[in-house]
Amino acid sequence: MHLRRPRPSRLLWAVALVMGGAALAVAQEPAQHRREFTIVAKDYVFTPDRLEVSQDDLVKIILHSEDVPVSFAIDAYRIFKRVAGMSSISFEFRADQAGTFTFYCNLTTDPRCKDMRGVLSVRAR
Ligand SMILES: [Cu+2]
Repeated sequence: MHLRRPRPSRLLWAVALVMGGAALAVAQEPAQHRREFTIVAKDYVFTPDRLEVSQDDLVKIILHSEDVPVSFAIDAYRIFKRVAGMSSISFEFRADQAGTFTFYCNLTTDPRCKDMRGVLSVRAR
C-alpha cells in the first residue's frame, strides 16, 4: 500500500469545494431558522418591544425610525446600530446565546431615550 500526496490541483479543487459548501450553507439556511422583525421607533417607543426567537436562529431586524434618530443596542450580543430619523436600516445576527436580553436606545441626545427599551428572548434549543 502506498500513499500519494495529492497533486496541487486536486488540493485546490478540494479547498474550492469546502468554501463553496460553506457559502451554500449560509444561502440554504432553513427557513424555520430565519426570523425577521420590523421594529418601528416612534415617540421614543419601540414597536414591537418583545422579540422571541430560538437559539441559533438567524435574526434579521429592520429598524425604522418614524421621527428622530435612534439606536438599537444589545450589550451581550455587542450589537449597536444607529438609524437616522425618518429612515430604515437592516442587519442580521445569529442568536447564539440563550436568555433574556434588553435592547435599548443608547443615544444621549434626548433624556427620553433611556425609556426606549424592549426584550429579546432567546429560547434554548
Ligand atoms: Cu433614542
